[in-house]
Amino acid sequence: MTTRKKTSLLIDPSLDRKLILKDAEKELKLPTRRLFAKRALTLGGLSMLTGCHLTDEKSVSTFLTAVSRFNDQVQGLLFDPHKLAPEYSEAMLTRPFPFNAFYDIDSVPEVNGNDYKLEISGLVQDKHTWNLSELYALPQTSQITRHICVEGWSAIGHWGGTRFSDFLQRIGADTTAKYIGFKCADDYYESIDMATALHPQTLLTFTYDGQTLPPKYGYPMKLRMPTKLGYKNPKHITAMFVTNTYPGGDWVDQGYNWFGGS
Ligand SMILES: Nc1nc2c(c(=O)[nH]1)N[C@H]1C(S)=C(S)[C@@H](COP(=O)(O)O)O[C@H]1N2
Ligand SMILES: [Mo]
Repeated sequence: MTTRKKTSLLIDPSLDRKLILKDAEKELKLPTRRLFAKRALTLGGLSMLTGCHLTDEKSVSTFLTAVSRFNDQVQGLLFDPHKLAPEYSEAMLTRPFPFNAFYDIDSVPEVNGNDYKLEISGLVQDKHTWNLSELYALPQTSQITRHICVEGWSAIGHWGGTRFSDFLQRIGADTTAKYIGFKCADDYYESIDMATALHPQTLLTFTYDGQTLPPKYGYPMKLRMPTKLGYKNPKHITAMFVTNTYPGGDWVDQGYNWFGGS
């Protein structure tokens, strides 16, 4: 009689399960409070989903990549374009709001607002380059939302700017395209899915706490998405393009999960 192989048999007992799970969690970039993570983040469950045999370092890494891809798809499906992220009161603002980038605070790029240009390319009708006064003249709104960084901190901040969906409409973007890619003054790059780009809380922001966005928080412009993890929110944006070709992102290309939902 043949018996069904148990999931646990796929895993080499010499590998430290706790460590692999910790890695998987890092790879997934999901705060553990997430329902999906709570339900699915067991090693047996994950290896069953990916069909990977965890016998050495290489297979563990293949496994983690597969989990991340799977997770992108699931997050994309779970993403509800109408569900709003929580908003908070002014009294709940985190002061001081943390700075974070792939460099120290003394290396923050110095963008000169006078000759700043936002370049637009790809699947859009109006490819004219925007200067700051044109951007500041767009209809403005604001939000107090929580920014969640995968490094393990979160903070409530107050951003002001224009709805990204309105901006996309204004430039005649093809909103049936899959992605929007961003390039930044510090060479950071990111890309997001169209559903998130059109989400009502996705803002192209120019202010922080009622003041012009300071250099450390992304002067002159940061894309703010409370439905995404911190690293998906590009600061110092200098160019954007609408595309159907997957553009990747700074952290994603180093193994972080692309969807990056919060
Ligand atoms: N251009 C650029 N954007 C970026 C980053 C960066 O290094 N460069 N870091 C990301 C990460 S990981 C985080 S947590 C937030 C930090 O934003 P803050 O400095 O306003 O807190 O910016 C994101 N956007
Ligand atoms: Mo982050």
